[in-house]
Amino acid sequence: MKFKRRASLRGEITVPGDKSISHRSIMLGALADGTTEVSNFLQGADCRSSISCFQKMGVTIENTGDIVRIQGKGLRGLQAPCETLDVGNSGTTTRLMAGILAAQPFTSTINGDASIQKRPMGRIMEPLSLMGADITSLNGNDCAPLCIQGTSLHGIHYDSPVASAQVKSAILLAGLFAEGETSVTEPYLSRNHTELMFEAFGVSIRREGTTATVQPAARLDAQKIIVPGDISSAAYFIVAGLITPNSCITIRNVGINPTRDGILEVCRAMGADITVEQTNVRTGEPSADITVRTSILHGTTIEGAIIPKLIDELPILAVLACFADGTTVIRDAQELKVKESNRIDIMVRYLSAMGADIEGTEDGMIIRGGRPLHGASIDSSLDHRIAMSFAIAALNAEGDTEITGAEVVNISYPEFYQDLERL
Ligand code: SPQ
Repeated sequence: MKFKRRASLRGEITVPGDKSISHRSIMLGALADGTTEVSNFLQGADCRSSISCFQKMGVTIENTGDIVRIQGKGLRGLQAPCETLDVGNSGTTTRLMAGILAAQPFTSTINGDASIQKRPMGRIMEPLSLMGADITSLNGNDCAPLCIQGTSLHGIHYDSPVASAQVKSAILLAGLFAEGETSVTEPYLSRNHTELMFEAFGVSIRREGTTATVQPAARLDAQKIIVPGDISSAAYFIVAGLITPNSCITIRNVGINPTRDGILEVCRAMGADITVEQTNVRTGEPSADITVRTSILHGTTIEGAIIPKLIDELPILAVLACFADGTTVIRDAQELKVKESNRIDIMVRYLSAMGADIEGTEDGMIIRGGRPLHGASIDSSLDHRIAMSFAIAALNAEGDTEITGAEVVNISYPEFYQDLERL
């Protein structure tokens, strides 16, 4: 796909539903008693992988495009799948579903694409094994394909070495089926959508600081869920509005859960003209209309407890930093290396190709802003966040930019290019 500089971006958009919340709605809906109805479900490939995995375990899921209806099978009603559960590109499906499968009375195999087969699964295999789970990495490299022999589990307390919602959620989901209480403490609080949705479905969950504790569940009650817009998708338009001249963009109905809203804090610290008007709270998840205008920005340091609150926004924040005066330092973000691509290496490689002054470090990036960008050839590296970040950079670069593998935005935001074009 080819991109050219734009003089201005103006208008209003609504981004698709939150990916993390959409995945969780399928999983809890499948385990609940009754029919769960989900509106504004993200129709991206990752969330459709979650749907098809649970369909393979006997769950009836109707997806009309507007609404997803899940006929829950109850906590003990999943059936043994006849084939491998294909998670596609989705780390969330792999890790969260592994927590559920570990406790089922059957054996299952999870596999996904080339990117999934490189992502670390030891981080869930270890705590789940401490709970009694039997999980084997079939290639012996702690990555998928994973063979999971379901068995009875017992509760543990786990001190997680990483602030990861996927690790936390895998353990908490396994905890629903375990004997005794299960708790997880993380170094910093990661996104808490699982905990909030547990509360909505009637699961007994306690949250104190960075510890979440779940009691084994007797049943989950089906819910009506309205998914807010995904702040990780809104992030591209937030940055586009700030760096493109003569721009003003309003993004309606964006989820602003405090464990996800780090990008707003960073933009404000950099001097952004950004207004956030909260509109409502549903299933414990607040949402807001966000308006951004072209701004004069300065560099900042992004580190510590805020990192999990904006981990998926760091590629587009690296683009933002190229348009800020002074230096932006990103630290404590080594997790970027184990996403759909190594997001430190890829951002450094291609922003350098566009003329940016950027250097990679062990746990982040250093960006000296203010150098004009020029067009370049970019490979999305089959990472949706890379494709969308460079599309925004390209609109603010001199000359043509070509992105190969641009269609990978289907993972989390199928209409991304159409929405961008409308602005
Ligand atoms: O699902 P996947 O592939 O892991 O997706 C990503 C993304 O950029 O969309 C990460 F690559 O988001 C993760 C996020 O980074 C989604 C997620 C969740 O829904 O629980 C949590 C984060 O991952 P982690 O490893 O920090 O828990």
